Amino acid sequence: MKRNTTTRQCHADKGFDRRRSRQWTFAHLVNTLSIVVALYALSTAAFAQATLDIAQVSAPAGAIVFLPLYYAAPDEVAPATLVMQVSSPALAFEKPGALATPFLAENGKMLDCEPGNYSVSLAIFGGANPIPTGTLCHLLLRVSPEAQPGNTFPIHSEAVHGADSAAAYTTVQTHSGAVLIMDAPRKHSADTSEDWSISLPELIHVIDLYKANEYHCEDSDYAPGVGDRSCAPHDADYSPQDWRVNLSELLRVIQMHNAPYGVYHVKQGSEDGFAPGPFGY
Ligand SMILES: [Ca+2]
Repeated sequence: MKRNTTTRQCHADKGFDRRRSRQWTFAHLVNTLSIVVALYALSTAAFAQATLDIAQVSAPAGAIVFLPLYYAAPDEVAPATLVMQVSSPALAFEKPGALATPFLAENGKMLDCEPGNYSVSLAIFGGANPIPTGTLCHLLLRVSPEAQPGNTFPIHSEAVHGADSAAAYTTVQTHSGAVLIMDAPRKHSADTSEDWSISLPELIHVIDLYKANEYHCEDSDYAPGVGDRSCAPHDADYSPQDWRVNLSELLRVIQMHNAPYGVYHVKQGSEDGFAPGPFGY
């Protein structure tokens, strides 16, 4: 009897210990899971923060540069409005300072900018919807003609403020961009004033070459009609290169004259080595 009681007690004690052990294991598991969840929340919060990136573009001295401003929306507390100042200590902003992408308008947002000499204030706003991930605008800057190849001019975004649809403050991480000055590439033969822009008089000169059906070298430039072919052919004469400017070749020069912001740039691999628009376009 006594032995049985002892055995029962012993069994009862063992059961109590097992329950305590199970309770302890369960509590331990809950604690561990809480820590894992908290760490995961912290890590996702760090990865999901809104970010603003300014691109890096290579351009020569004297060129106009088009610099994309890319935004990545966070998963939570996404800003509906962004206000920022972008500054460049060595590069002047061209008016209007920045241009909205079609993507921004498609998503119901607007851009307002106030350019200063070496900075531009930007506001992206409109509606309560979060600002979507994508290229919001392009900054428009002019590189000084005195810039030297190898120079790097940084562009910083400062004082970035975001507000969600309830006007609650949201933080935005920013990454600076830069313009890297490249060796001066050869400009288009039509651009006789060498300012990365094909003006109307420069275009009319190419139209004269087209109308004459043939052209030749003359005084380090080109003239309509038959003559000397000892110089390098005109850049407009590329498809085929035959000392004639045909209609499609003329249309290419007209395209660069009508280009966005009235400028062109060099582009390796393009049909004629050039392309309409600013560097970075
Ligand atoms: Ca030709």
